[in-house]
Amino acid sequence: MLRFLTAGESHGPSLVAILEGMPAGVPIDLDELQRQMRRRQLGYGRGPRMQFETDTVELLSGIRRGKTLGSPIALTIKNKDASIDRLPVVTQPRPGHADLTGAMKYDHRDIRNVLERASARETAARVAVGALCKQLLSPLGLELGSHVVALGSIRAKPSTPTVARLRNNADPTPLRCLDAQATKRMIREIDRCVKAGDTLGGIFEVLVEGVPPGLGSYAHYDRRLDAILGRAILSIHAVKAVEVGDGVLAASLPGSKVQDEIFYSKAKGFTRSSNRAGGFEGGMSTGQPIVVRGFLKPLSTLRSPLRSVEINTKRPVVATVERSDVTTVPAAGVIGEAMIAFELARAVLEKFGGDSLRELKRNHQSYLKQVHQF
Ligand code: EPS
Repeated sequence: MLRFLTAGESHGPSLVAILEGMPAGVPIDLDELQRQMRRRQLGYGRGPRMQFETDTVELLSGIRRGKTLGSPIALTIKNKDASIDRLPVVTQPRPGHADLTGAMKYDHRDIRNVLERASARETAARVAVGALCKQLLSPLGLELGSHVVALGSIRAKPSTPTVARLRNNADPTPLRCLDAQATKRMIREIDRCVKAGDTLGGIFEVLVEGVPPGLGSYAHYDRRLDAILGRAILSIHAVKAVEVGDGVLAASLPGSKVQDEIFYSKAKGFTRSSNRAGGFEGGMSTGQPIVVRGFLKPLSTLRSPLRSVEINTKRPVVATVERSDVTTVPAAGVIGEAMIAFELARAVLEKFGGDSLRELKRNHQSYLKQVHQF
């Protein structure tokens, strides 16, 4: 079973992660891993921290001569800002952050003890783990991409892109968005929020191609893969809602306009003319692209802070102002890809098994042949 743990505080010496259960013989491209780390740092509206952190991944175990060994992979990302022991005490909780509830729960009188771990900095470690998982999925033909489909109230034109189009046309843009006109308006909105000391949420979409039919299962609630992906997306900081396919729209349409009708041809086997289900029926992948969206609320660190209460004096104050971003929706898409890559790698290993990539590929191929002949 594939699993991972992360550790590390936002301004501690280092983030660390251990990924356990990776099969042997998977080629690991370090430049590609580092490129994924960089993608998470980009995006118009990020704060000053991303300008000096390099998020360089150091691999400590589990890989030799460019291939996985089948043993646990340990990695570390050193923080350039490792000032945790010099930072001042925080006693004015930010509405919307983990600050108040975290302090009450762990009985901390210094909210810094909470925010250091609650910070989205932790997602750098997740992206490193996800980048390794992508390199397991890629030899099996699964490829992932993401893009921003809304920022605040500004929506990009609806589109059904391919992963290649996302990589070529969304990734290089300032907000990882396919709609150039909407991007201009989004940038203006971010500039307005910079001036106002405010923040912005939005929606990212993750797309996965090359998914075999039948990952996950209808047989039990905790084996439904759409639900597992939903949890993975909701675990990303500031995400408050998840959508699979046209899930939100589907709730207001009649059944005849929602289901993806089934066709058959000898050459192609079973096909669909639409993918409103976002690649899932009955908690299983259908073989169509997976489409999952994450909805972020605006970040809770405001430069024009909201009302709060000092935790010792109980007097009304305004919340602490920490250095932060105006928006992280483009980065959240990259984190979404990482989380989905991990869960899909796990689902693939559960379905096909294999201690080496060679064994996994053989099992995968033989299953694909079976479903093609169905
Ligand atoms: C982040 C690092 C943090 C924040 C952000 C994400 O760095 P710092 O707090 O030192 O500026 O920029 O975290 C948050 C928005 C948050 O609320 O915790 C990162 O590496 O992504």
